[in-house]
Amino acid sequence: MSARSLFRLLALCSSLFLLTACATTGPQSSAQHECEGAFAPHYADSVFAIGQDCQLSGELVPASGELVAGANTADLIFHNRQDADVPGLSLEFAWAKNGTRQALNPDVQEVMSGLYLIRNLQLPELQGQLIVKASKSGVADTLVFDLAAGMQQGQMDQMAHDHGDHGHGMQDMTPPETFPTTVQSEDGAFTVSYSPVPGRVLMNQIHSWEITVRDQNGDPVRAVVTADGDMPQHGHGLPTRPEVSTTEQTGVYLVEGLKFHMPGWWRVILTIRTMETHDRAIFDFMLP
Ligand SMILES: [Cu+2]
Repeated sequence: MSARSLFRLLALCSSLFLLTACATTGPQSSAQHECEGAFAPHYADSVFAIGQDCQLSGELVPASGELVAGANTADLIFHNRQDADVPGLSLEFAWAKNGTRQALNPDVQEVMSGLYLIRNLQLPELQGQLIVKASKSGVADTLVFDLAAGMQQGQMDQMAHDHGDHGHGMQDMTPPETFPTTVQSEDGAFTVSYSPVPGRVLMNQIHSWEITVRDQNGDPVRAVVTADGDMPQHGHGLPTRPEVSTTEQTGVYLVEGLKFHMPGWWRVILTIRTMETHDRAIFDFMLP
């Protein structure tokens, strides 16, 4: 086991511990307790919650590696007690802290069976709870995600980056020295390349990138890909919501609607999901 996955595991354990600790002191203690052992997280870098009615578990996987105060993009993955995916859910979101509650209206798109892409999830702050009501015919449950536990995990990830990992630290405020157009995904599942359709990355003009995803054997990968991005030193995201579509060629995807509206260090973050795995590829580049 690599140092990084060990740290991730530790981070996961600590967030689970916090979640459990909170659950036993919180109002949902009895329900949480009842089915605690019935569910387990599938993703190492997720914030995990078990529904109050023990029907569903949910995992929140932030696209940028950790939740932030303000707008977030994240995957939300549901499983039922049989550990099956749960497609077709209607989702309602709220943020709560100390008895105050505020409805949230993120964009929700089910991109794979039971995997929902949540965009523009506006968290007022990183304390408190994200409450998700999930329902469809025969299913209704409420999941309470402890955001402080998620934050704790982010700090652990940061620690892993600082001490045990020479990879791409999500919060590093210095740009990398090189800007490759081919990278390994974070967990090493995929080799991912990009090629701007106009021949170079343009400033202030909406344009497209072609993306190629290959597995460790060099074979093209059929996946569901979504794109996000930001300027790490500025703390803001992309001015547009790029869409990713498949092409006639297996393993080749088109990202449309990319726009970079100022010079400096940008990142485009691709989330790549197959039925077997889930990984992220990050392209850094500098606009002069
Ligand atoms: Cu900027």
